[in-house]
Amino acid sequence: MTNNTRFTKGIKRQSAWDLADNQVTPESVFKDRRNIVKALGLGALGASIPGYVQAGLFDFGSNKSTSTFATKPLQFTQPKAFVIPESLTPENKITRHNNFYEFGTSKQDPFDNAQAFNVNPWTLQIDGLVDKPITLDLDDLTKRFALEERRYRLRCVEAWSMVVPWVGFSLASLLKEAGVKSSATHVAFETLFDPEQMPGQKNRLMGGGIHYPYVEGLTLEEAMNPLAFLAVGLYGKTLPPQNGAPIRLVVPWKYGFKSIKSIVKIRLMDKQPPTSWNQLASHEYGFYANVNPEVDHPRWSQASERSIGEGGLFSAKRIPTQMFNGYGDEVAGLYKQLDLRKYY
Ligand SMILES: Nc1nc2c(c(=O)[nH]1)N[C@H]1C(S)=C(S)[C@@H](COP(=O)(O)O)O[C@H]1N2
Ligand SMILES: [Mo]
Repeated sequence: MTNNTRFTKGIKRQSAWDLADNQVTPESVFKDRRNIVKALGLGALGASIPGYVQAGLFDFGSNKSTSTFATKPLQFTQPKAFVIPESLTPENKITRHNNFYEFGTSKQDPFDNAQAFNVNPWTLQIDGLVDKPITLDLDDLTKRFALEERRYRLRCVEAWSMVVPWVGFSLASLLKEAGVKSSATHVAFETLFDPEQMPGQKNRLMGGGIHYPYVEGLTLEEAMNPLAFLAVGLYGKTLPPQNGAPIRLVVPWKYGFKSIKSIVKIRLMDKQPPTSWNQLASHEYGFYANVNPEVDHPRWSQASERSIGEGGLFSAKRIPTQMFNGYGDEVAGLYKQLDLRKYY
């Protein structure tokens, strides 16, 4: 039996967090990030095979559209604290080199397959251990909180990186509005589950074997850190679907997979919530996932990274990876008691 059974039979859960541990299907074949590459017998080179080589290997074609999703200009401030020395990655790289397995596993699949994604209406629910559960609609996402631009480095666990000018608001400001109960210790996040719109949720190969909906989590302390951000835009406009429209998390000191896209639920909990990549391959992807050049991935080094958009098509510039992705001053204190080798 595969995960697909759930989808084809149309059994709907209330939330991924309601799934009992013993219902989680053990993964055997589809345990690697780039399983398509593996399935083709190309070996474990997935992380280093450039997107253009993989382009067109599989054309599921589902949601392909000739017009692009309409984004809208946003109003925001530009606090000096979040301007960084690195130059920004060009917009057409940020929006065409994506990981969003709901739309396919190759880097250009999300751009190719997500342009018809409908985000209106949208509902984001904040519930669980809060004083006042909140429901936000699409308009609330850009109007209820003062928006600011933050230039953050984004470091994928696959050892590539970008510098993105996000627009949004701090996660803490939303959590404060909901009022976090003293019993809460963790925050869980969930992506939209809509197989009609997200072909990777219907087709197991296209979706990379992930157990959908995609879920993520943070400790409450991490979530309240001023760097933890909810992005509703980039380059001054609302997010395109491939980057997680209409709202996604950005946790710049952690590997990119923590930065969950197209969020519909945020729940305050009193235990560590399950997370998608950890469920798929716990020996490779931990709950913490802090960027750390000294702790290698079992299949590749994390000491350096390819800077996307720099150095040309065949020789993207390699730069050293920084501890906590360069945000150590802000977050190292959170992990003083933690063995980062054990809690990767
Ligand atoms: N729902 C969902 N969120 C997701 C992913 C995904 O496949 N599904 N991929 C993650 C990974 S691995 C990375 S590196 C970042 C990529 O964000 P970007 O495409 O905006 O650069 O999104 C993260 N959020
Ligand atoms: Mo990633």
